[in-house]
This record gives sequence, structure tokens and C-alpha cells, in this order.
Amino acid sequence: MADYRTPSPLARDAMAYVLAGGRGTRLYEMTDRRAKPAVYFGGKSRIIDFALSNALNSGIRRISVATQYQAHSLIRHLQRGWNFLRTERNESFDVLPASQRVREDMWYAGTADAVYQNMDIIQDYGPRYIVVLAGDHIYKMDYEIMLRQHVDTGADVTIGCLEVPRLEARGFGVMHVDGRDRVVDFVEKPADPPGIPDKPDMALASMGIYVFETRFLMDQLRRDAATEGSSRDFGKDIIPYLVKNGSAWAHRFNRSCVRSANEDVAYWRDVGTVDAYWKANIDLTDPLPQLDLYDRDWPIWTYAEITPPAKFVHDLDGRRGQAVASLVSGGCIVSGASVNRTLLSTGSKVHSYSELHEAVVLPYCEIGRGVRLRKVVLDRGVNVPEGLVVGEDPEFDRKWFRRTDEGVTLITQPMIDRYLASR
Ligand code: ADQ
Ligand code: ADP
Repeated sequence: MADYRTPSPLARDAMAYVLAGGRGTRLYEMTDRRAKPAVYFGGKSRIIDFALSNALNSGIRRISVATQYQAHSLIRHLQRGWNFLRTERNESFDVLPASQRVREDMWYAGTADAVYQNMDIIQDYGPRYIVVLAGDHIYKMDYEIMLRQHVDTGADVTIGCLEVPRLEARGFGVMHVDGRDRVVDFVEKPADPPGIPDKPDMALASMGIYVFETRFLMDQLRRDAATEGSSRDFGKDIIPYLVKNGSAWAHRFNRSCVRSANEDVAYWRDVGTVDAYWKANIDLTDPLPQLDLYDRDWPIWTYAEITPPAKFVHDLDGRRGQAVASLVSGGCIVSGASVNRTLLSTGSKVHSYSELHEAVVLPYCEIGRGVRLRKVVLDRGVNVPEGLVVGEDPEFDRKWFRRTDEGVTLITQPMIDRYLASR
């Protein structure tokens, strides 16, 4: 097994190439100013910390991150938190901006293009293997096991995959495998996903993570770039081509891909919608959540500001400030308020007579007196005015904020400003 303290030679020979340029449109206003990988998750982390921590914990010491959409917040986070790998120790950490070598109307070319444009930089480091990762999923996974499978099978590409309910597979690449897990068919985002032969309600979905030998991938990227009509995408072009004309193998994500002793299930989430994002965060308040952030065998590294400890105080009327079944980050103050099944990120304040239930509160929010919030996501820096009630009157929530079909309300400061201006 990999050990982040002593990388294996195989992991040492690999580079993790993290694709972090996507917007994540179904998170709406939460990704207006930041790419999906930069969205806060779990009180202290950002979504990209999971892929980066997995790489590091798998023993991979060369990491490149390709950015594109709204990269400022992401780049700042990476510079502050992830810039500790050292070239003098044969390690590297690069944040790669989208190059402008292509025409402006090609700016949003696909994921393969995001690797192709930086081929020279990758080749300079000379890693033998490249692990292409998406920066926008929440999971723990030992990539060294996938690397080992890739070497053992001699595949052209190894694709990380997992079983999902068939109808949910429309947003994924879906594959069929033979008895040895060699991929025999691959369709990107099919309208009617094919089920698994002996489990027709499930489909085998690509996680969008791939292992290649670097030299082979470079040849493929050149071939694809010269192919008329290609969208320069792994899921749409490179993978289907290799399934047909080369050898692609599936690497199944299951419990044995997770080194942690505490993990009962193989946890993987695409928190790409407000509902999924809210739920994955609130799940962490369970006594024994499926995702263990306190796991010392597989730490999720991040950049965290230095803050004073979280503080719970009585207000001047003697009301107790308390939080139960909640994750409270540094620099928070809960004064005379009641906080339940909630995540408070760094530096948030909750004032007297307020009640929070199942709230995901991003950093530096200020929640005024007498506020009641249920099933909400508060974007960073929102000032909730005194007395606001959200989560009790769907009409009201829909009118001023973004309420989902499942009843989660996303609140941003411009929404609050519009509401206040109307009064
Ligand atoms: P999608 O997730 O739809 O499907 P895409 O939107 O291209 O693929 O994003 C993949 C990753 O690349 C994301 O992390 C995104 O942020 C990033 N990204 C997208 N364009 C980029 C660019 N130009 N530069 C840098 N980063 C970029 C893919 C596969 C499916 C698979 C799913 C699993 O195509 O087959 O099932 O991932 O989520
Ligand atoms: P940060 O990266 O500072 O932790 P965000 O992810 O919320 O916070 O920031 C996203 C981006 O938006 C950053 O580039 C930040 O500088 C910028 N930003 C933050 N607040 C505002 C604002 N009120 N108006 C315009 N841009 C902002």
C-alpha cells in the first residue's frame, strides 16, 4: 500500500495532472466567482483538496493543476496551501493557466486540450506515468493501486470507474467490460445509459480519471489534435478511440481502493448540484459519516487560515450559545444562538436568538439576531439581516433566493441586497 511518508518507486515515477478548469454550472451563484474545484467543502477544505490529498497520500510528488474558468480563488488557495513540493527533492507543483496558443474561440476546448497545451512542461519533468484527475469530486482513493494495475495489465489507458444507478449515469461516460475488466464499449453521456448485464439497474460509469504512460498519451494527444472535428476531450474523443483501436481497462473504485481502516463503503460524490452539495456537507454532521475527515491514515490536506479557536458564549440576556451535531471551524463565535446539524466555516458569527438547522455556512458569514435558517447554503461573506427566516415559506424563499426542488435554499449577498432594497 502507498504511504504518504514513503512513496513507492512507481508513485515517484508518476505525475498527477489535475483538471480544475470547469465551472460547475449547476452550482449556480456559488461558482460565479470561483471554479467548482475552489468551492468550499466540509468546513475547512475546498473540493480540489480531495484529489490533491489523494495524490499526495498515494505517494505522488509531482502535481500539475490545469486551471481555466475563474481561476483566481483557486490559484490563491493552491499557492497558499499546496506550494510545498520542492524541485530540489525531485518534486514539483505547478499551476498551469490556460495557454492562449489556440484561437480565442477555442478557449473552451475539451479536457484533452488542457493537457496537450502543456505537453512541453510535463515532458520537462519526464514522469513515466501520468494520472489524469478531475478536481471536482469528493472521495479518498489510493491512485498507486490504479497505477499498479495499469502496469500489470499493460493497458494503453486505465479508467477509474464505479457502479451508479443507471438513470444517474446520463452525465457520465458509461462502459461495458469483459470478464477481465477490459473495456469493450464506451459511450460518453448517453441519453439512455446501458445497464450492467447482470445488474440492469446499474451502470458502470467513468470517474473521469485515467492512467497513461506519458509518452503514449503525448502521441495520442498529437494524433487527436490533428484529427478533423475532434472536440479534444478525453471522454468524447481520446477514450472512445482507445477502446476501439487500443486497449482500455477499467479500474474499479471500491473499498480496496481506500486505505483507511475506518471506511466501510467506497465513498465518492460529485457535488455538482446545490442539493448534492448541501447533502454531502450535512452528512458530515452524522455521528459516523461515511466520509471520515478525521482519518489520520489518509489526511485531507488544505490551506487553513490561522484563527483563534471557535467560541460559544452566553449573550447579555444569559441565553446559551450552543452547537450540537455540528462542525464549527476556527474563528467562529456562537453567541446566544442555537446551531444544529450545521457546518460553520472559518470566521462566521451567529448572534442571539438565532436558530440554524441543517445550514452549510461558508467562511465569514454574519448571522444577525433572531434569524431562523433551515436547509440553506450561505455563500462566503453573507450578512444575514436580523429576523430573516428561510426554510419555512417556500414561496418567500423562491422569490428572493435560489430554492431547489428538494427544498434547499442557496443565499448569496447580492440576493440579500435585493431583498433589503425591496423593503
Ligand atoms: P465531465 O465531468 O462532464 O465528464 P468535464 O466537464 O469536461 O467532464 O470536466 C472534467 C474535469 O475537467 C473537471 O474537473 C473540470 O473542472 C475540468 N475541466 C474541464 N475543462 C477543462 C479545461 N479546458 N481545462 C482544465 N480543466 C478542465 C468527465 C468524463 C466522463 C466521466 C465524468 C466523471 O468525460 O466520461 O464520466 O468526467 O465525472
Ligand atoms: P477566496 O478565494 O477569497 O477565499 P472566494 O472563493 O469567495 O473567496 O472568492 C472568489 C473570487 O471572487 C476571488 O477571486 C475573490 O477575490 C473575488 N471576490 C470576492 N468577493 C468579491 C466581491 N464582492 N466582488 C467581486 N469579487 C469578489
